[in-house]
Amino acid sequence: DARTPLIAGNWKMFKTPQEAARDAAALAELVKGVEGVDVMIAPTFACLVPVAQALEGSAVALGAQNMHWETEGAYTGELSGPMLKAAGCSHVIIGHSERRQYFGETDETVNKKIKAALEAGLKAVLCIGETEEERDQEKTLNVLDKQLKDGLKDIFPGSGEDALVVAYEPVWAIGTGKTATDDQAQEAHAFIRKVLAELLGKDLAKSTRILYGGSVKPANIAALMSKPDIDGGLVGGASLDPETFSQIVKFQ
Ligand code: G2H
Repeated sequence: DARTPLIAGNWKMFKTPQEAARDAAALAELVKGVEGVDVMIAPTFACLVPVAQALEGSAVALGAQNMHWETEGAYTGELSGPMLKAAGCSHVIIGHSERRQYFGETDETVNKKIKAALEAGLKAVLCIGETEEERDQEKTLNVLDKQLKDGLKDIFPGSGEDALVVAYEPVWAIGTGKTATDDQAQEAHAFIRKVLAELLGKDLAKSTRILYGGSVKPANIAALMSKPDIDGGLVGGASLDPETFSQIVKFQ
């Protein structure tokens, strides 16, 4: 298929600006010359500018972990899409389950943020996924369907076919060491692509990358990537060490 894999590192609330710049530079060196895979890292807001500088001349892309939907204003503690763009970001993660769980993110705010991200010329990485309880009650596909339909309501990513990325992150697999089996992940990804076709049309559904997230590591990436609808990974814990993350990038 024509989708270039994307391996994205979500550094969450780790690393000082100095550590982040050092590790970004090390990563850029480790993945230099690796072809056929896109790489992105998302450090904290405070690290964006130094990491952008450390990545200069490298193919590693820079992302943020969140943003506000307004372009500017009296919103203490927030950052806007245009500000992220000016800081050197090409990507932004939206609706990560930790934001939904701890910071009141809803499908409605996710929807506003994705619109604003695309408007600002950022590629939006929309995170969706079911909790353990929802999976046990066999509600997984209903949950994904709702998160996609509400999160992508009235969104038509016209700004290039790779402007939208979806990350499937089963909440029970995040940072727990539990990974969805390759088949569980593939089933969810195939379903997501089907819903994307309903929402965005067949062509866009076909070209949209769907990443798997939740305890991705060097030992499980190749098997996940062998599945037809898994187009990359959103990696948390295993993205923090440049050497380990570079092994994931070089999965093939
Ligand atoms: C899921 C993932 C990265 P981890 O949150 O977004 O984290 O790989 O640590 O499970």
